[in-house]
Parts: sequence; structure tokens; C-alpha cells
Amino acid sequence: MKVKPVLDIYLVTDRDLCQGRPIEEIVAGAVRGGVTIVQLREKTCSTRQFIHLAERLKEIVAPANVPLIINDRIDVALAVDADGVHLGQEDMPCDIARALLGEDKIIGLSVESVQDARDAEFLDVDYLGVSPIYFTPTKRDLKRELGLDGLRQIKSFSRHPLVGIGGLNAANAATVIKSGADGVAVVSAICCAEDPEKATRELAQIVARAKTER
Ligand code: TZP
Ligand code: MG
Repeated sequence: MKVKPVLDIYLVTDRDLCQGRPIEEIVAGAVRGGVTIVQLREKTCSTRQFIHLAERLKEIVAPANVPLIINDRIDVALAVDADGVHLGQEDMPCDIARALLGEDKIIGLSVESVQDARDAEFLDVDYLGVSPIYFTPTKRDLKRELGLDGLRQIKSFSRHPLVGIGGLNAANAATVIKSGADGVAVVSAICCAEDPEKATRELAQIVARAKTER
């Protein structure tokens, strides 16, 4: 049976931002700090490396009941029996991904506009990544910021859980939660942190507090 993902603190990995540390070390710290979901996002490594890394991350997150999501690659997700995939607007259509993965896997979809979110009302997905909230040097091909206004607008009609991504950190996480996000997705706020465990714990406290205040 599918477990509904907890989106509160959503780590998206980026090997280039780990300051020379292995991704496994960052993810292990994030798990100790209370990360609730982890997405392995690899844009350049080989398929074999991708699978091996996914297997190792699964061993780290599974004992803590933290789901492992694979960016884009349905084949990699199936190969390692990951908990789900995250798809972009140019990736495999969600209905085909659902047919390949089955009912029990998590499918997340990035929406880059209010119209994308409207179109997603008809899709069998488990959450939307509202992308980006703010411009960020971490991803260079971003077209426009949705901002808090875009997030609020999407929240006003969407039936899906929402996670904000793009430029999020301890300074703005509370506002993003209060503007309608169920969670914050971060790359640099955890991957670049001197102490990823501490950074994750701090974010988790901020998100938990913001949820009680909205
Ligand atoms: N998708 C939209 S923005 C982004 C991705 C993967 C990168 C977010 O990185 P950061 O460092 O948390 O701003
Ligand atoms: Mg993609």
C-alpha cells in the first residue's frame, strides 16, 4: 500500500554542491536531522553509478522510513525499487509513469506555472513541486519565479500537496509554509551546509513551528 509522503523537509541532492563530501554523508546527516523525504537527482553520472548510489542511499534512508525518490529516471527507480520518481514538465508523461510504476509508488511533478498546476488537477500524482519559488544559482535554466503569490494562487485551487523549491532556506522557510506549502525542498541549504544534520534540524524546527502558526 502507498504511504502518503511527508513533504516537510525535502532534500534534493546535488553532488557538485556537497563540498567534496560523499552524497551518502550528506544524506545520513540529513536523516539524523529529521529530513522527511530525499530525492536523488543526478544529471551527469552513468546509469550504473546512478543505480549503485541509489542502492546505497536506500540503505541509509529506509531504516528511518524516509522515502527515496529518483529524479526523472523510471528505469533507475524500478531497478532499485525506490519509493517513487520526480518528473518535470519535459519528462515522461505522468500517466505512462504511473502505468510503469504501479499504484503504490510516489510520483511527484514539477509545475513551473499556474497553468501547469491547473493541468495537474487531472493527473494521478502524489505532490507538486512548485518551481521555482525564487531564482537560485543551483539550477540555471529556470524561466521565471513563481514567488509567494504564485504559490498562494496554486494553493487556492490545487487538490495536491505542494512542496516549494528554489532559493529556500532557514530565513524564508516559515513564510513559504505559511503561504500554502506542505513542505520545503532544498538543495544548497543542506548540501552546502557545514553541518548538514544541524541545518536539517533547524529547518525541521522552523517548518514545524510555521505549521502551528498558520
Ligand atoms: N528545481 C527547481 S529550483 C531547483 C530545482 C532542482 C534547485 C533548488 O536549489 P536550492 O539550492 O535549494 O535553491
Ligand atoms: Mg526532470
